[in-house]
Amino acid sequence: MSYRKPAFRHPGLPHNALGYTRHDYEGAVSTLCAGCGHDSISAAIVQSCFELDLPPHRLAKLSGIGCSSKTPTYFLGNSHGFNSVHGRMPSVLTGANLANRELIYLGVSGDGDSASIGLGQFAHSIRRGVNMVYIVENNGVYGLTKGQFSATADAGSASKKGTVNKDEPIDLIGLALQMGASFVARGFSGDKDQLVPLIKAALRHHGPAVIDCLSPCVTFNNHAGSTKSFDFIRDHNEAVNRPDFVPHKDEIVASVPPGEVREVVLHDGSVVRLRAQAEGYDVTDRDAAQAWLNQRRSAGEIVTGLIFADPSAEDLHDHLGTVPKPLNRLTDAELCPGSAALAGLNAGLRA
Ligand SMILES: Cc1ncc(C[n+]2csc(CCOP(=O)(O)OP(=O)(O)O)c2C)c(N)n1
Ligand code: SF4
Ligand SMILES: [Mg+2]
Repeated sequence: MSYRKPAFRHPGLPHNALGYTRHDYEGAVSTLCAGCGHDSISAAIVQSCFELDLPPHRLAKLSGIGCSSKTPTYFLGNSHGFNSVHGRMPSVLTGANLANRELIYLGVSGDGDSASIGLGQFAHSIRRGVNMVYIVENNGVYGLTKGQFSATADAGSASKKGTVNKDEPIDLIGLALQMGASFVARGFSGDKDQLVPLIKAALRHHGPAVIDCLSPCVTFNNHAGSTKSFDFIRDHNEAVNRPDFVPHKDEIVASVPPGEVREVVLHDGSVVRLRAQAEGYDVTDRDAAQAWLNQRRSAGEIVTGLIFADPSAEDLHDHLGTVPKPLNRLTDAELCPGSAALAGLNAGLRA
């Protein structure tokens, strides 16, 4: 069951360039536990899409199963949506994207959905280069089924009842880097100032953009002994940079002393300005990013921020050479170009 918000809104609410208010990017009232990190991520998605002036009908949100995967009901109520099967969001998103590349695809998943049952789907959608924003709302547990350890739970961390996890965690950021993701970031639901620019940049990125967003489960994994609690993440958060997103249409006005800010120009001309926190960190060096993650993890830190970006990356459509038009708009003549075209194709295969 979902609850609708009252339609009345204060007439003085700010409007974006499309004439929409933030309300036009919201969804139904959340039924998650009060204080759940996932609700903060939903709010960050709403803010990002509102500020980017995205037409809601141009967005498609897809998810699997879990508290995290329920959240698309609570944002972008005027967008396309598909709540798929546990761990299968990436293949449904891939199919939708291949059929219609004109939409902006936003995949929302959980650590159970992506690192356990859906690990293969997570990996393959990235290595194929699907143009999408893939947000994992990572709380280290299966929240929806009452708090079992997930595959991202750290070895040595304890459950609410005191059981200690002995298994090694899967680092989704490390895996995304290895699989070739062209935009890789880690955010924290408790740091909206960092998260919103990351989501905006990911929405403007061309290629697979993965955001591993730490998102504490206040009901089952927010106690002492957990490494995914609000307190633990705040104490161990090591931001590699502080991102600031400047859309293509906006003139860059602020002048920043050289050396303090690194600029990454995205495919569409938008700019991500990174206020470096870690000296000498190169956000465009995949191997260095991986080495940095390993090094900081050994030091007990959780690296957040924009970890890697390749603004010139290609996507699945570029690899396959597909037609730009959505498949349902292809005409009969385009679908059946005639026997001469078929003969040419066959001749090419014989050569
Ligand atoms: C095929 C299948 N197996 C198991 C389940 C039970 N199940 C539902 S949600 C879930 C895990 C959700 O964890 P996560 O993706 O981390 O989401 P969270 O609730 O923590 O946000 C499981 C195992 C299911 N729905 N379908
Ligand atoms: S059980 Fe945990 S993840 Fe699920 S809604 Fe409650 S706090 Fe959020
Ligand atoms: Mg989870």
